Amino acid sequence: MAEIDFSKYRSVDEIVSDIKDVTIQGATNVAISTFEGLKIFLENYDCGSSNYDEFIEDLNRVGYTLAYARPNEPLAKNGLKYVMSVLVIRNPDLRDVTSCKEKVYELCDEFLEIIRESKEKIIKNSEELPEIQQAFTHCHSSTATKIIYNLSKRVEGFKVVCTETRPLYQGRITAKKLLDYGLDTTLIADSAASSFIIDKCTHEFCTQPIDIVFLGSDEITMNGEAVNKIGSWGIALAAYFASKPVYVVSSILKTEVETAYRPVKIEYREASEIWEDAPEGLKMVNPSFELINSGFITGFITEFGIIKPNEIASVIQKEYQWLF
Ligand code: RUB
Repeated sequence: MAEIDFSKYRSVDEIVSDIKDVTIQGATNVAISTFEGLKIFLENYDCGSSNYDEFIEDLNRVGYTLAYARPNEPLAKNGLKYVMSVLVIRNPDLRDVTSCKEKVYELCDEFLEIIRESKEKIIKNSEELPEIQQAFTHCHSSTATKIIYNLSKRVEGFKVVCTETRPLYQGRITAKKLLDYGLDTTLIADSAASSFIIDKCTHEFCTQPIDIVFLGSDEITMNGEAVNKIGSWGIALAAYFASKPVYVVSSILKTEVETAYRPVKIEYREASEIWEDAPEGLKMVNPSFELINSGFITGFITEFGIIKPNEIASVIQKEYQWLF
């Protein structure tokens, strides 16, 4: 999606509502919106009418409402943890609500900068990849789309295939963005994905095989699995079957550290997204994401370079100790 214009938002509730209905789309944008939302809360907060404990309680409640608006968004949750823990570590004796509010505002901006910098590093680190002629992607990852654009500049005749991504068609955002970048872009139905990846269709329509699959990620597990848009597992399986590389494009800050001791909980969305005026009595189930086996993932393109799934736990423990 295009950069979000936060000046249009007057309240935290408006942002939460846009995160929930996927008007604000993609993990990075959800996290950015969480901290822009917290800034709106702080701007409107009346320091005169509360003490320190009440302020912290209100801040936690609003932060939780934003960061947990969708269940699979650890980048937002981890950022909230950063703001709350760094506030206390840097200002152990601070009790004045006005000063505290200013510090939290600065920390929100600090975490927004961490997100921006890590995305820039991920894009830079993708330059390690070899030259490719045709890429494949699913749904809309702002990071994967930018990487595909950068890689396209290295070769003549570069092509990209992307999926529609039912039921909300986020793949159309990707298709439009890639076209805006001037890329030779082909949109396919989700059900055609594996055929394209194993080259049953590419020879007729694209004249060249798919070399590489890029997937975004909403959540990474401590075991080196990735949670991404429904359909991602089958796409990764097809690539594994055809011995094609699958790269998950993601900040390590999307790791859910709780997955060290509990399974991933997948978001299920309203069935009406599948069929709004479905016949009465029809059962519909609408999982938003799915877990991609670490064995299907060639590597994670991260802010710390391209790393193997089995390196996730050690990298996060080393680089983001404040999460533990
Ligand atoms: C979006 C999605 C994206 C990731 C990564 O799902 O699956 O691949 O969020 O995006 P939804 P980014 O449309 O349901 O939010 O790289 O921009 O963080």
